[in-house]
This record gives sequence, C-alpha cells and structure tokens, in this order.
Amino acid sequence: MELVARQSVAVQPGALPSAARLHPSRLAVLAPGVAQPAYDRAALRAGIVHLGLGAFARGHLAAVNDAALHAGGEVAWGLCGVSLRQADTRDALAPQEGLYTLALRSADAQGQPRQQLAVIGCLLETLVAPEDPQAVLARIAAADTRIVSLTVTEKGYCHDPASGALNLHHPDIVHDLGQPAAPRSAVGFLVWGLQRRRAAGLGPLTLLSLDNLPANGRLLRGLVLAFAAQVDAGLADWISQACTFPCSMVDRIVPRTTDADRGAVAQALGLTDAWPVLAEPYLEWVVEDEFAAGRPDWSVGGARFAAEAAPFETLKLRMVNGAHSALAYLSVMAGWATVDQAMAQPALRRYLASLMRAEIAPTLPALPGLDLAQYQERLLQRYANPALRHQTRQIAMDGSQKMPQRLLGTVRDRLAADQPIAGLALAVAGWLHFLRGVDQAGRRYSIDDPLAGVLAARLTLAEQAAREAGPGPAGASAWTAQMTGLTAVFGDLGTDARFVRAVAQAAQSLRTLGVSGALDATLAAMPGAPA
Ligand code: CS2
Repeated sequence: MELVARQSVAVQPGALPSAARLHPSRLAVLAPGVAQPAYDRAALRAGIVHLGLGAFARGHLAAVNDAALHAGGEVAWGLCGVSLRQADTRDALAPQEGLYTLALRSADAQGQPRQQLAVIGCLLETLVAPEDPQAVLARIAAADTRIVSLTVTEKGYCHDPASGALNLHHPDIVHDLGQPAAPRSAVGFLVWGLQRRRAAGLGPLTLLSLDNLPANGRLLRGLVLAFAAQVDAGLADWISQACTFPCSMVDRIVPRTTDADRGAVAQALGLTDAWPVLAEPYLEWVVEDEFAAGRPDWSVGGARFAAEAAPFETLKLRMVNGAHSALAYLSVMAGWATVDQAMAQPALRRYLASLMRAEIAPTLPALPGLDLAQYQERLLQRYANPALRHQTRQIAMDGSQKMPQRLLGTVRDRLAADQPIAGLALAVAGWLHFLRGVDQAGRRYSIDDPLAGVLAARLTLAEQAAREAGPGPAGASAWTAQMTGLTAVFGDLGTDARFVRAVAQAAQSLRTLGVSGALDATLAAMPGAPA
C-alpha cells in the first residue's frame, strides 16, 4: 500500500462545469500527482462513528485516519459520518460514494497560492440525524463501532460555557431526555446509543471529543454522565466505569469551502467534487492514549499520543484560538474580511505578536522541548497564509461559547498574578463592541451566536446605562459593567474592578478612535511591543 506522491500545483481559478463527478470508478482518470486511496475500500468496516461531519473533521480526523489505512492499518477502522442538523454534506458526498478531496493550501516564494490534493477514501457513509435518528443510534450500538468521535463545535455540547455544567434547561436536552428513540443533541445520541449498547451486551466505546474546549474529554464525560444520571443510575455507572473519554488537542486551520475553491479543485483534479475541503498543511493532533476498545495507529498520519493533553490544549486554545478571536472581532469591525488581509495590517500584526508574547505566553504551562518564540512566529505565518482566505466572520461566530477558554482564562491567570491585561482587554472589548452589529463603515451584520437574544438584551441595557452615566469614560464604564455582568460567559470576572476598568478603557478607545486608533493606543500601553 503506497501513498501516491503528492505534488503541489498552482491554484488556478475557474470551473469545469462539464467534467464528470469524482467517483470510485473514475479514480484512474485523476490528474497525476493527486493522492488517492490505495487500500481496499470495499473491505473497510465502520469502526469509528463521527458526530458533526463538517469540514474540520474531514480536514483532520479523516485525513489522518486515511494515512493510517494507507500504512496498512486494520480495515476495521473505516468512518461513518453523522450530520446532526443538515443533509448538505451527505447530499454532496453520496453521489461520490463518500470520496472527497482534501486540498492543502500554501503559498510559493512569490506569495502565489499552491495546493496539494489528496482524495480521501475512509468515509464509508454519512447519516443525517434528523432524517433517521434510529440509524444513528443503531450505529453507536453496532458491534463494529469502537470509537465515537465528535466535532460538534462549542455550542453543540449544550453546556454552560462559564461553568462547563450540562444545561438541563437547554431545549435540545429537555427534548432528548424524553425522546430515547429520536434525540437531537450529541449528548442525547451518545447516552441513548450507549444505553442500547449496554442492553445488547456489547462492549464499551471510546468517546473522543475533538472540539476546541478545555479538557474536552473530561467535559464530555461530565455532560454524558449528567445526562445518563437523569435516565438510569446503572447506565451512568456502566459508562463511567467502562467507557473512556480521552482529551485531545487538534490544530489545523480549515476555512469554509467556497464555489471558487470548488472550481479551483476541479481544475486541478480533472473531475468535479461537490464538497472538497481546504486546509493549511500544518497539523498538530495530541490525544490521550486511553481507548476502551482499541484505536488506529494515527501516529503515522501525524497524531501524537500522550499521557496528558492538558498542557497542549492550554497552549493551543490560548495562543491559536485566543489570538484568532482577538483578530476576528477587530477585523470584522475594521472591514478586513480575511485573516491574511488582517495580517497585512502592521498594527494588527504587532498587536497579536505582543499579545502572545507579553500576555498569553507567561500564563502557559511548561512544555519540554517547545520553543515558544518559534511557535508564535510560525503561528503568525500560518495566519498570514494567503491561499486560505479564511473569513474573519467565520471565526467571529459563537463568541459567547469561545470567550471563556480562549481569552478569559488567560485574563484570570494574569489578574491572579497581578499582571497587566491591556492586550487581552482590547480583545474582550473587541467582542463586546462587535456585538453592536455594525462595522466602522456603517455596514450591518448579523450576530451568529446561540446566546444572540441574551446578548442583544444586554446590549440594550448597556447602551441605556451608558446614556445615563453620560459621555466619555463614565459612559464606557457603565456600558462595560453591564456587558461583563453576563455570568454565563464571564462568571465572576465581571465583579473584578481591574478587569472592568481595562475593558472599559479599550471599549472607549474603540468607540472614539476606531480599530486602528485602539490598536495604536493598546500597543503604546503594552511594554516591549515589537516595532
Ligand atoms: C477558529 C478555529 O473558527 C474558529 O473559531 O479559531 O476553527 C481554528 O481555525 C482552529 O481551531 C485551528 O486549529
């Protein structure tokens, strides 16, 4: 079994509307240099069920799993994907019998976009949960299934982002507790599926969260057990004793696929693919080696098995995702549509470099062998990748679910050590200011967030408080105190006068000076900002 050598080719815009569709029967006509499944697809069985089959999972889990199969891994480790909401992925991939293209995009020395293509073959089937929840439960309870993995995004866990507890008032959880045969949430599917499994006398599973949440395995375990305890104490005991929930850290930037990307992939492939996935070449996946029923050897595809993922998670969530969110809100308001466009703004680049070095890095746990300065420099280069065109609006989604682990934990650690937080405060103020839904040029945008209603109500109260307090810093303080009083996101941070003061100052800068002025003012307040 050999991987066909991959070549990088220039990204050529355009479309091939008349080209035939990617399909197992057409692999022989693929353009030379495109990697393709060289293992026996027909022999694969679905040992992994993946909930939340978005581009992210197809850009890392499936790609790494494919590499393990190429390296001669067991045929038991094929993948069954589950979409929890929509049919679009299944509709795109079913006519291709699950095949899709992964395009790893980078730039050449002249900054021209290039891509390396690989057709991924390990996805055997995609189920659409709302169409047939029984099929999903049956898959979780199938004898072949040994791992259920998840990328359902932060909000998919139906938890309280500040405390990590299961939200028993969440409409999907309320629904699922009463619907053993037709749940809607990931946690509901897991618990009702595990109940069937136990009743059928089948073995335990590994439940593997791949989402950007701190201690994601432990969090998932807590949520699953909290739900199971509502159903049957014996089931909760069985899950807690037999199933494992390894924590993991995954790092790969996977922007949303556009029609232009579909065209460029078709040009290079020689076939059309209804839903290729784009990603950066960089991939880091650290996963705790606690599998209840075996696992593929993902290390051949770049994964690292570790005793403890926590230090890697903290590093990644605070650096990669913290800086990403800081960049995203400021950029949406400034009108910088893509991350590479934002990175071309010298003040923003300097701000991110200072934020990482001066405020985030000192809060990180020691990781032997890690050169943090090099890590930060590489991260800035990853963001600047001009071939990804990663939309800042995409990263700006769901801020209420992202703030605690990306920025607020860092803020807490800094305040506990009595350290300044000017850069972090600008990032938090950026999110709050962004929630007003209008950019600097007066263009309106919608707020895509599960707490959008609550946030809008807060904003109304905050604007009123600011009016009553009068213009200038007094108004900014009153406004910020209201916004940071939202405990579901800020916990008790809103009662820390140092935090509220720093965020109010940054909010006032954003209001009076705009994004560029606020960046300059913040940089002036951050010691040792790079020139
Ligand atoms: C991003 C992440 O959309 C977002 O919120 O910050 O998806 C980010 O690209 C990945 O976590 C990178 O590993």
